[in-house]
Amino acid sequence: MIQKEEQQIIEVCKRFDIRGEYQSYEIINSGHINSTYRVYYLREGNIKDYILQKVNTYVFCDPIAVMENISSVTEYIRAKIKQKQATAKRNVLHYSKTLEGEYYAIDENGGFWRCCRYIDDSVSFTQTDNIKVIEESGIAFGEFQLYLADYPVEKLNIVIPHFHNTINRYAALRAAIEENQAGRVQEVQDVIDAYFAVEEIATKPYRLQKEGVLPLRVTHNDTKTSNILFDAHTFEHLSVIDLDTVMPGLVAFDFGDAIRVAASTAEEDEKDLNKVALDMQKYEAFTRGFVRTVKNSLTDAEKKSLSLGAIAMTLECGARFLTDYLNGDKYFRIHYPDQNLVRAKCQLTLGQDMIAKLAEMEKIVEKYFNEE
Ligand code: GN1
Ligand code: MG
Repeated sequence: MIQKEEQQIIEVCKRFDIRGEYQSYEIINSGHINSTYRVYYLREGNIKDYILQKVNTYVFCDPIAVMENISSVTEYIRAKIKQKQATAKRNVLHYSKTLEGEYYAIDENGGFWRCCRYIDDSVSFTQTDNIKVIEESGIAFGEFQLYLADYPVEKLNIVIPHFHNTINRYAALRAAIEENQAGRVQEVQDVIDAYFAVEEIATKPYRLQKEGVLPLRVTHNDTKTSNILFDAHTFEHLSVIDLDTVMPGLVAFDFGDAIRVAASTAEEDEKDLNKVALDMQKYEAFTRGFVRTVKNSLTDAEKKSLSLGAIAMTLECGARFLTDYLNGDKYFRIHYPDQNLVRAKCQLTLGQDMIAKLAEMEKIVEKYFNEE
């Protein structure tokens, strides 16, 4: 018997211009915000698969603005890639239009859906120990930066204002403590204190931007490893995905958020904190790929800020998990009751380890900027 969820998926797919016969679907659980499904169709004897997503409109209150950014940015990147190679088929996403010609469909309950072709023969990783893949990740996000370097920034909708405003994120943590909505403040006082002990360094890149030292560029703003697709056989990078948060930002934040995930010894929600640290070999691999790619496009201040960006992004993300835990888990999807606290403690441990290793991290960045 077809269950309610499947029925809904079939109905939504009918709204998009997908040819062929529906076969099946599976849930993809790696994101914390949107609901993602992989849907299989049979067309002329071949299986064609699609990524169908229900956008979280609590987080993205203007999803049409999100889709405007995504369609415009993907077309921009497609044109850039076509200038240097014959086809961009597997290097950029293809969003499907509805029969009415929109990039989204709204269901009978107001749910907001979008659909894109699954890139053939591609894989993604939430975490990997494969150094080649980590270096490729650095190249992928570096290229993304270069593709959008001359994108007209005034065309971008600010879909989540103050997204990487670390000062605001700390203010939200203070408000959550004050409100204590879920009654959890007392039990995590030590974690809260530890977050405030590193506030100064966590907010430093944002302050440097405010002071005009670091420029705003068009950035991805959610550069975790799982947001890159690789060729399933060669592990070469194909495309950067999840363009929901493309907005003006700091290059140090795209570098830093990627390091938070790609160069960690553990998953984002590792419970055993003894297993959580910055892996310097992974850090060097990502840095090598990224810096070699963006080398000629950064200011001196930006170059110096990259390692600090990793500290800021790790602690900011952790502070957001802690804030959500105190607010009663309204923002990030959780799979067990105290997962947001586990995530917050893990990111804190990683951030503290980065602080201890900052000088070493900076040296590695410098090495790749200075190589011939
Ligand atoms: C969220 O759901 P996902 O993986 O796209 C969040 C990011 C966080 C990330 C932490 C819009 O991203 O900012 O860094 O979780 N996205 C939003 O894993 O808040
Ligand atoms: Mg995202």
